[in-house]
Amino acid sequence: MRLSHSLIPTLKEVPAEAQIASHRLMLRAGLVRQTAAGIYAWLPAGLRVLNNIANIVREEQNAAGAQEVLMPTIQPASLWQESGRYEDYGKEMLRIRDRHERDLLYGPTNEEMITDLYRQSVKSYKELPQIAYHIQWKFRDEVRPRFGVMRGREFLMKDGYSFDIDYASAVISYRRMMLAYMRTFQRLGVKAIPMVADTGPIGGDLSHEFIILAPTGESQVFFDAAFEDVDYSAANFDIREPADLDRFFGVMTDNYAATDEKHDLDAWGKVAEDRRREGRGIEVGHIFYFGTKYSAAMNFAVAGPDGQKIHPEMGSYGIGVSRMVGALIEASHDEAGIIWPDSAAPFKAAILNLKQGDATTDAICEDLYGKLGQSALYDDRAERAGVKFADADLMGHPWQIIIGPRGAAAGLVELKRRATGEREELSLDAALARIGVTAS
Ligand code: 5CA
Repeated sequence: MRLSHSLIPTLKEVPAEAQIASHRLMLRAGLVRQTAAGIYAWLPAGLRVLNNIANIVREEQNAAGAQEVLMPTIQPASLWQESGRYEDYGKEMLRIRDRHERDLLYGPTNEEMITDLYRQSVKSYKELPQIAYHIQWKFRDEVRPRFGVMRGREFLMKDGYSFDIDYASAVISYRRMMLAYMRTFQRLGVKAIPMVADTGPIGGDLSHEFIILAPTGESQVFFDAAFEDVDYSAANFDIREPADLDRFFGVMTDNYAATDEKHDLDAWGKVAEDRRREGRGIEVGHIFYFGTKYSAAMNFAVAGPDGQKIHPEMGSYGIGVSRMVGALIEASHDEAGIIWPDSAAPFKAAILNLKQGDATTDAICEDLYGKLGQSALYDDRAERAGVKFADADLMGHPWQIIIGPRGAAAGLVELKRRATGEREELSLDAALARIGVTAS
């Protein structure tokens, strides 16, 4: 993308309405713009990040055996009347009436709709277990939308739903999703701790929130410092193997970790005093097991081995995809701006032409841009070098390739790694090789 002709409106000033770093930086780096309270337009760089996160989520869901579907944002009220949640959900639900006076709503979550889809088609225990998920916009009319995309009214969620024939099998699905989540967060370069959590309007009695520690987080959390050293990834758990999932779940839940609604003073008292950690965290994911709550209420039953009717045991599994953009920035930024993990960055590298219009620098930059293609942002604006440096740091590209007239004459470019600030001068091909592009 050429910065001179792109909708990436960076700001020098700090927007007054933004209270936390990620919100300020998302506005300043031109990732999003607010269009109404808690509702955002995703501009090209922001959308790339959102898509990168969604793709990692998708790959790990698929690897766990979940199947992707896409349910609509608008749902009929009748489904929610069946489960009894139409009244319960209250003012958070955006209710809509169409021209035929039919009641609709903008979905805040999809338990009812997925139960209905399974009810229509799945008739035998032999077809279970199954997990289906989608990545779709949700609307919740939050009383206090704040912190930008962290607590929006419209937000992108990955929500998945499992159907099992009995409790033992449902627990395996739950643990499988927990492992898929830990792998997802690890690929995004953040440490998330699963914590025992409240189930709220989703219901059920087994639930974990995935928390990224950050002073600006909205959740108060308590955990055993042993979590800081837990490395589950070394163990190479096979996500298909129930025995592996059992061991993994043990590693994840042996140490105390709970959000304030579920904080248990007795259990906390048993954690060695020097290991007690208390702080704030951002909830980036939440998983629930709620048994037959929806399958029973909505009369979804399959035929069991002896022909008996069985209401499938269900769980639901959410990741805040758009919230994750803010969470990644909270976890990784400095005075100058965002520091993207390579896996989520909108562009792998920025090409900074320090003397736009100079035949030599222009030629090198065009050559580089041709080789890097869509993975690069070419800063071809007629701006001062200082402006280009500041914007590149602000936008947080993992690499900056800096082309100035002096180096260019000698066939050299400067390569800067955003995370460490390290710079080195090297040939064009060496620079490309360093950032993982083989020169043609
Ligand atoms: N049906 C279940 C799981 S699929 C569910 O809706 N769970 S949830 O309410 O906990 O939401 C899942 C995730 O969505 C949360 O962990 C959070 O990361 C994200 N989320 C929830 N509300 C908002 C919001 N207002 N703005 C941004 N992200 C949100």
